[in-house]
Amino acid sequence: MGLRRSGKSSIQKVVFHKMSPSETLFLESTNKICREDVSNSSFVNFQIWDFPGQIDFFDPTFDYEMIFRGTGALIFVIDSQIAHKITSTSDRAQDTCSVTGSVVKTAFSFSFYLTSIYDHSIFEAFSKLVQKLIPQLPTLENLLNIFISNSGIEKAFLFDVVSKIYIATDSTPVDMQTYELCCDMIDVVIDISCIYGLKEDGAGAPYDKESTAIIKLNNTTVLYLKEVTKFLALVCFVREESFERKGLIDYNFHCFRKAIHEVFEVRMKMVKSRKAQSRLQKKKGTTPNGTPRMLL
Ligand SMILES: Nc1nc2c(ncn2[C@@H]2O[C@H](COP(=O)(O)OP(=O)(O)OP(=O)(O)O)[C@@H](O)[C@H]2O)c(=O)[nH]1
Ligand SMILES: [Mg+2]
Repeated sequence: MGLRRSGKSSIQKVVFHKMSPSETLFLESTNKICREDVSNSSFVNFQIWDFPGQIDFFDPTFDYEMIFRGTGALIFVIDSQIAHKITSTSDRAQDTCSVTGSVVKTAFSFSFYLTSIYDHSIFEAFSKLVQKLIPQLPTLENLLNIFISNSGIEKAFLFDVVSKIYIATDSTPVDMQTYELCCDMIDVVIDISCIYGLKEDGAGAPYDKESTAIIKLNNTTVLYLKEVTKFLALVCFVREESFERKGLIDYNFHCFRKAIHEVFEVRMKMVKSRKAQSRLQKKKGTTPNGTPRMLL
């Protein structure tokens, strides 16, 4: 959500459709709520609703109960040119938002990110946002911590390949340069596979079980990418001397990958059993809280 021309659709296109930032200059203004399901191509299993800027929330026909029911996160986009007119520095903008958050006394968490579609800051912000919506985050972080400490790895990210959002990382601090290098590595792998890896009729997948890449940097560090699931990749930073024990890293990766699959199998089972339960309740004519459903 946000005012007209604040950059809502541009963010969606750049993050989830690989649109280049300069192409967003030609985007037309959104005139109705656009819903998009990103779960087919990405680990990120939700719908994104892009609102038109001129929407009137106080219009009696605006069905906010229907619209906001089941919302995981609300992203409010503010054009920094407007924000700069109000506050001269990003710190003060942050203060303003924190104060607003405490005045509103919301029951949900409130975060502020200074982003641009012209660099990786928008992907970083989305990574942090998506992480808040993943219930398995502590487990994933734990697994990454165990994996890196037993393999002599400096830093590891678990990436959603399509959007380049990192859904988890180990507990060492993230620096922007490291994150940008990982994003570039994913781009290299996917772009080369798309151009030279697919068959002439377009058959095949640019990313599959065989996907892996090693890039040696000139600062005695190695970048190592491996497929984890259909949508996820592990990208790590390893010192050259630690990479000599690649056999150990690969064995630990094998255990890590297995654990990740188990974590998500549990989730799939839970989703399936919830669906079966709600089908049963519908059949019985009761709502989930036990109240009989109104027969129309
Ligand atoms: N410099 C800069 N320009 C941006 C950024 N994000 C979006 N823009 C530009 O802002 C303009 C408006 O972008 P839109 O994404 O169409 O804005 P919107 O919020 O969807 O607008 P409505 O659909 O009318 O509500 C475009 O020309 C984008 O190129 C950014 O991070 N930096
Ligand atoms: Mg728009």
